[in-house]
Amino acid sequence: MTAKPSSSPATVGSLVDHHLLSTVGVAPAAASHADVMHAVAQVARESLSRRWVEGDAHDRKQRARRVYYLSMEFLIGRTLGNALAALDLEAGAAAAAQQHATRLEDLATEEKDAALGNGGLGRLAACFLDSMATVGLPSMGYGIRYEFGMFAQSIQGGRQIEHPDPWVEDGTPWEFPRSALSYPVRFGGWVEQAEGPDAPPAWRHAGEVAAKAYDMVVPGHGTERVSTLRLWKAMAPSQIDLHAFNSGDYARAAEYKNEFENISWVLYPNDSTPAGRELRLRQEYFFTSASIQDILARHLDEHGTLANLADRVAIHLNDTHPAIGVAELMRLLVDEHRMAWGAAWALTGRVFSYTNHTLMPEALETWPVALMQQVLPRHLQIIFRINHDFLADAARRKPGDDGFLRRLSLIDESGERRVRMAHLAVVGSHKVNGVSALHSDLLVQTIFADFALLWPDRFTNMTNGVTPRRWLAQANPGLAALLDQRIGRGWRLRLDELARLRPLATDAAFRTEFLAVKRANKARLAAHIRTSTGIEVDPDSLFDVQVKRIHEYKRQLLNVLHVISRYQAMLAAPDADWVPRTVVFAGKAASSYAMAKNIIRLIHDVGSVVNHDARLRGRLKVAFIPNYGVSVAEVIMPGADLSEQISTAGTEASGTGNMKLAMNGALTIGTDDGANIEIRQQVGDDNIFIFGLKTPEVAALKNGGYQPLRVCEQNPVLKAVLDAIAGGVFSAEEPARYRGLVDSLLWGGDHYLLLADFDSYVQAQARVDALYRDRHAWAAKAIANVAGMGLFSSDRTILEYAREVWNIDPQR
Ligand code: 26W
Repeated sequence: MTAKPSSSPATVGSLVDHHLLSTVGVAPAAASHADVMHAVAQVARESLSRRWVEGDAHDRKQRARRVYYLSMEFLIGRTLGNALAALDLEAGAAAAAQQHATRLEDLATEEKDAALGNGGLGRLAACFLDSMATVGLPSMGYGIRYEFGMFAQSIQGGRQIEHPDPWVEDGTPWEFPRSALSYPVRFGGWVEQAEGPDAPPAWRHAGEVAAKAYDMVVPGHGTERVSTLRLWKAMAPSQIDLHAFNSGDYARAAEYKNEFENISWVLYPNDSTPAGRELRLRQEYFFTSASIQDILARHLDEHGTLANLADRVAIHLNDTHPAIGVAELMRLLVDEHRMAWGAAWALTGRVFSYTNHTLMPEALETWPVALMQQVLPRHLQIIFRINHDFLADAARRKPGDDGFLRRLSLIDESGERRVRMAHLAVVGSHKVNGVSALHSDLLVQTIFADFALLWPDRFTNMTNGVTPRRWLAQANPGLAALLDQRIGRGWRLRLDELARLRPLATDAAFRTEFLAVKRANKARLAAHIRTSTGIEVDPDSLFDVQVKRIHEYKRQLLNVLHVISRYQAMLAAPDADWVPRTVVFAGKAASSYAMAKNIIRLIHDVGSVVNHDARLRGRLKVAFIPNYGVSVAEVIMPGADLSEQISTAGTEASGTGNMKLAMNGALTIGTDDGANIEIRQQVGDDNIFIFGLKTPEVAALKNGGYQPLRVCEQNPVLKAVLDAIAGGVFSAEEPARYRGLVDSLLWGGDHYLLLADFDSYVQAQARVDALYRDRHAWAAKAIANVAGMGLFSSDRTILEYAREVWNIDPQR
């Protein structure tokens, strides 16, 4: 690749100095690392800005069909490294860093993560933006510019402490405020009935907030194309309560301002349990309304009519969080643009598509009818009418079947009346997808079974993927260099080329190089563990890694049970030839999720005992890495040997950490769940450790009357583990600390079947040990894993969406 003039090291160096002086405002010789980082970012920003303006002009001229990806969350992480790679500015920036007596890697860590998401769903959205730009899909992401992102986690006395994350406090080089671009978003009030037969009802709203646009630029790789993430910030309309302001009542003026601006203040830190709060509903409507107004304005600007809206616009709903958009588009078309109801409804169904990310019943969003009446009265009316028409239709399909209609209804009437957002999304979309083959099958067998009867063709699968640019090229430069050497550089854009590694699994020289890369990555991870926890771990031990949100269904507790059983076995035979292991955990617990927080504490308590027990001679360590997020993950993934994907079968929709870890050469120990199944199909049964009950067996066991107490009594190893926890072996200063936790397994039903899967899990772990004794045999399987990951590029996922859901051609 020949460097363009603007990317030659000398040019980048002088551009950096220029920005130090003119943008950052420091003398180049006196610049701190943070200053240099900002200046390098400004150099990248300039190039991106130029690409952006050109691409935007091109799409406008073409009047391209576009997809708009609506998501409450975008878990972006850092941008600098990714932008420099996309712009081919890495060498120049590295040279500039050197001139300022630092390294590019150290500059990069000065950037704060943009943590505008909770976990899997938010990170998936960020990978999709990268892929949409890279494959050249005319597209935009829309979300919220939270002032505070995902809380930062620290650990004190083994317990999670949450700290606010004011990520944008000192500004970010990556955003472009669009001061001219703002839309009104209205709330509350009442609806006045239509005056005449052709007039729409009038929504007399009670309050209004301005949605102001901030754009983040998303670079594509190997292309000049960039994409846009448009985030909305809530601002009190400037004319608001001037009276209070002018009369000197600043407290009242401030209160009024806060009441509206709080909408975009903070990300709700709950994944998978709805907050059920009015502010959350306001957030959802706020960004959805602003985004759809923006989409319609652009469409009208380019086409002058809304009649062809569905030919040019695809709107994707990332879970149900923006599902109110179905009613909002109807309101805008019918009330504001005076379109007939039937024509508007036909357009709406063609415009929207919807992804479901979870089957967990408690995670399905519903809003009390009474709350929606209060916050969005006109939308509630629209939802009632959609429901009326829909149920009339459905009744023709199964006359007299009230149960069928009750199950389909957009309104849950079983207790307090609630609006079922997933039903609104399904009824308002032409395509609905799950995120792995198993999950998509389960959707049509369970929560959407009645809908699938009505519209079998509406349901489809789009197995998740991750961007290989961040999760392999950027996170694992050692492995990337080795791949480049052996199979060329093309895998960054065509991940299936990894398959060419397959024959190298038997090549002893290659295995040795592969193991050396892994060893270096483990040393880097060990250093991170030391600085973040103080725990010393041995990079030659097996690094056993479970990193993800803390949730009962993900079963971090099952992992702990295994650790304790291993500890007890080692104490019983201290001189046996144990394979040294480091068990690494990381993940945040939702602030209000007591059981998840308790599990974090137990991990620490077990670590305190195990890590200091001299009898083990360092052959078992437990480390909990604090503040898991995108940047921490970039250090962990490359250093893992074993990837723990141990959810109860049928509960994890897909998983994406499973893909990142396998791509970086970890072997998976996992259940037959989510995308683990497709990973197994790609890497082969011999290269993965599958254990535990399968989805139908889980269902059968639950229906057949599962008795966890019996399982425990029949397994002395398990019994000893539970007795130790309940008896205070790991909480000597408070022996009863985990009584409740153990009781929830033995007496509380063990909802996620930890005890049922324990024995099979421990046996699988023994097979892991056996294989790890032979490093070359292990390496062969790890290489087979990397070679099998071609399918799991988010480029593949996005191209499938483009073809089967959005009907848009990529324009590379
Ligand atoms: C309303 C509360 C709430 C918030 C977030 C409910 C549910 C969610 C998400 C759907 C949770 C989530 O992130 N799901 C994860 O999505 C990933 C991307 O598809 C999957 O890989 C994970 O399996 C799934 O748990």
